[in-house]
Amino acid sequence: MMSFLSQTDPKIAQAINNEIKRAQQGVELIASENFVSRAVLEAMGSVFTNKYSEGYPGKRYYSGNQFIDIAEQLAIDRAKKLFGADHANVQPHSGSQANTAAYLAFVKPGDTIMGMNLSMGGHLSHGSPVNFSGMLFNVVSYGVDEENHRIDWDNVREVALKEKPKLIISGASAYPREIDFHKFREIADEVGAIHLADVAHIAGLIVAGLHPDPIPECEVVTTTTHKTLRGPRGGMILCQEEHAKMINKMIFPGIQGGPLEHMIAAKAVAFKEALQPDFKEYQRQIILNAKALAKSLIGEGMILVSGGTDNHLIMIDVTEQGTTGKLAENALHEAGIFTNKNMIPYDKRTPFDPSGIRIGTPALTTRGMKEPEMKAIGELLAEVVKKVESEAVISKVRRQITELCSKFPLYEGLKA
Ligand code: DSN
Repeated sequence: MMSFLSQTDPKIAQAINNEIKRAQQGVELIASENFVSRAVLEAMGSVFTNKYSEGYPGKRYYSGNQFIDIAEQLAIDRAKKLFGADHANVQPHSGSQANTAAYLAFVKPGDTIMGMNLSMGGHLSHGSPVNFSGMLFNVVSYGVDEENHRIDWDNVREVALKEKPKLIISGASAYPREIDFHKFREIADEVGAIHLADVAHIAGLIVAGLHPDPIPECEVVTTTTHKTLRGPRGGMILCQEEHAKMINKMIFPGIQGGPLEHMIAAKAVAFKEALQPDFKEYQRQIILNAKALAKSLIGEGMILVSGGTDNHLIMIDVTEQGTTGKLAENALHEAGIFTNKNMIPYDKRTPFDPSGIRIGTPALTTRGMKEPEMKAIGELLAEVVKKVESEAVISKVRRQITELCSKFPLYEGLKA
């Protein structure tokens, strides 16, 4: 696999091999992660990385882009088809870059924007004070209901009417329930705001028709391409035709220079995969798996934010088990179960050691795991969280996880 790399840089080759082994032998429950196909990996490792291609297909600032243009145009056309969007810009290097350009296309520094509070499930780039979004804009935020942990629509409307934001951001990175984009549209219309949906987490569910569609409800939609969408690490912006020029200008020359064309080619490959009928089945199984995992955890006495899940993601309040998010994440990691600590709504703890952990099923579903495995993993996860200090429990679970993982080979033929 890595004959050149092993010779020229054995330390890096070794680190990559160890990462393959880590991924193969553990249970990847980080909700924002996934495993791309070998075809996507190949496109990412291609000679397209060598080329400068500032501009867009057919209109570049460097010569020699005739083959790059083919790949980028395919990525654009496939993205438009996948989402049913007028326009796609596939150049953002990440979700944050996509959000930066999309915000600046519609609002100016100092303007008021509104997003979901980070501690309630929103994303850093939706207005956190430590992020560019919080530094550049006047941010007002909405949250979820204290009892049922669903978006608090009275709060959304009240804040919007009072603060008159120019831009309302819907979308989240730690919200286990469906998002009603139409309600956001209505509130945006009431106050004359632009509606931007950041669908990074749920993009795959949306294109499979398993989550309400943001495209008809928004001027602009941003996403990453590597979560449920199962493409390479990167971002993308979708918008109505009338905003296409402005969005393109804001990505380049606005906030980026040369696009990463090897990643864009890989996005095109992933979009082709997502256009196949079996991608819908995959997304359906992600949700079935999340529901089965939630059921198993509830059966073990775990407390879930909002009581369950509608999508790929589950938030667990681990304080009920007498532990913390940080301790649970560490103990689970030792046991080969990969999760991330996370704030939960109305958390009394800090982001460095919050009350919750966040888990999700996109990666395990890619490995072929189904409901029976989710039941077993829920039981093992709960066992560790209940006994984070017990090395005996951690070692026992680690052995069971290794055994389970050996039945679901990852990247078959790619030996670590
Ligand atoms: N860091 C990503 C996540 O884990 O949800 C969002 O950018």
